[in-house]
Amino acid sequence: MKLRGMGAALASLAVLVASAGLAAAGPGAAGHSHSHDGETDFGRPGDPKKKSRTVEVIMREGDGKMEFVPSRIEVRQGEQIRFVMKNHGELEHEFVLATFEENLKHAEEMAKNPEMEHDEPNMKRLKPKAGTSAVWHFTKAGEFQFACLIPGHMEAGMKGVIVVKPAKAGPAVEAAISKTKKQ
Ligand SMILES: [Cu+2]
Repeated sequence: MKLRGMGAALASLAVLVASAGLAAAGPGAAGHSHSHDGETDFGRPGDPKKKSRTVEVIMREGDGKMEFVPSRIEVRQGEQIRFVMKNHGELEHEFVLATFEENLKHAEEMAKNPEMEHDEPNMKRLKPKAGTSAVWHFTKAGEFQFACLIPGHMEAGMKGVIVVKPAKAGPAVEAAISKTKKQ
């Protein structure tokens, strides 16, 4: 009798915890954020009217693998990048820029719903031989990922890293750092 009561109490506690978890994970929480506007954990949609640096990204497949070329891109915090994507392959591919965690979660959703199509500032889907571009403003330093989330493609190698180096420190900070180094 006592045990049963305890079990029920635990069960309702579990429900409470679960719903609290859900409440905390409201819109904008990490996960499947489509970032229609504003800041994300990996930057923000770029402004095509402002200056940007062009980085070409080729998508291709063959020899049992799928890949982005290049698969590593270095960016300076604050830089705006225009990704010019070209699908040189025979299959459709995607370019999805996000945090590693978000891409992983998103890939799981794609596995359940492979026909999901993307056209967002940080997500593009390209037909074979097609090209497109996307402008992204890297406001945060860190390492982020671009990947093709079509089921099986990331596993076949279709992923890359974007390294966003911290913005240069001002002269005062640089001087302080060199002073500490000498000590
Ligand atoms: Cu792909």
